[in-house]
Amino acid sequence: MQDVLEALDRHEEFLILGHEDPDGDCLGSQLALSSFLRRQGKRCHLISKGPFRRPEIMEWASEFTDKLPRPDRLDEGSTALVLLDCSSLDRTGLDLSPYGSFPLIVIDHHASGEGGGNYRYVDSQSPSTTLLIQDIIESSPLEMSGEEADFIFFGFCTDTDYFRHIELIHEGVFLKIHRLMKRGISPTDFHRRIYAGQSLTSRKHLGKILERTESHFGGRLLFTWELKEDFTDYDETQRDSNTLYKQLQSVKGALVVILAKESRPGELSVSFRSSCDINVGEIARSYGGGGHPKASGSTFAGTVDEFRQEILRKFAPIMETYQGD
Ligand SMILES: [Mn+2]
Repeated sequence: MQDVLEALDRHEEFLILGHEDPDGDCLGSQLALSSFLRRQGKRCHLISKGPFRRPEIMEWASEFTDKLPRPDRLDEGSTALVLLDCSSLDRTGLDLSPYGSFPLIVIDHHASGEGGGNYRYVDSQSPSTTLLIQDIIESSPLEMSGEEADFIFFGFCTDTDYFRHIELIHEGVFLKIHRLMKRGISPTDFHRRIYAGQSLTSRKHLGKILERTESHFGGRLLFTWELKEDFTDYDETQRDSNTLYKQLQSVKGALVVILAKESRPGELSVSFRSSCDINVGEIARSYGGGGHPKASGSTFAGTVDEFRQEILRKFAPIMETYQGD
């Protein structure tokens, strides 16, 4: 971390970048770091390609731009690029080739093989990138501001789904949260801020999709779907699939949850969730998609009935031989 601190210290102007389709951890890191640097009189450009489609981050969209400052207007000796919550400039979705002569600082918690950057603070054991920003701020004599604590905690909540995904490898995490609480953050208020504010229509929509869920292989596979016509009186951008998966994955005996959404007539966007060691990343890849062993997605050309037939055929041998509980 020391060389990152020195690089931040040495430069006066920063392009603060994150991945496209940003989440709370990405934006929280960008906002916390730029606040900390600006308090030292440094200049920061908050840059994001967007889209800002997650409801909990929309309030910050106006702080960001996808217009890059002209490279010839930037001073070569005192300007640096900072890339947060990813390790490769491709992930920004922006053309940064004209900025190749500026040093690149990478701060990230992903364990991918990408190793870009002149200065790196990458720790795959941190539950969020914002907690790495916390390390940076805490190693400075400048006290963390309440607003920075807020952004840091927000990113942590996003990436751990509010404390749900914390393991022993995330050592010291509760001490860090304790220090954020001393800066004024309230986990109770945050919970309300993140999870309240849903429309009644969105809850009714969830009810409808839950209602039609089918149980297959003795309840080990749950399957449901959303059609275009489900969105006539409900705005598609307000979908809350996370809550849907959470509800279905909490069903006793359910190992795999599958959601098919009609993206246009004759084409489905399908998502797989696994609560066991059945690798749904591989399943999605067999349809040309991708993802993680426990969460993945793909597209499928066909109707819901065709897709149902297809996945039941695909999962039959897997479910027959699966030995777990
Ligand atoms: Mn993250």
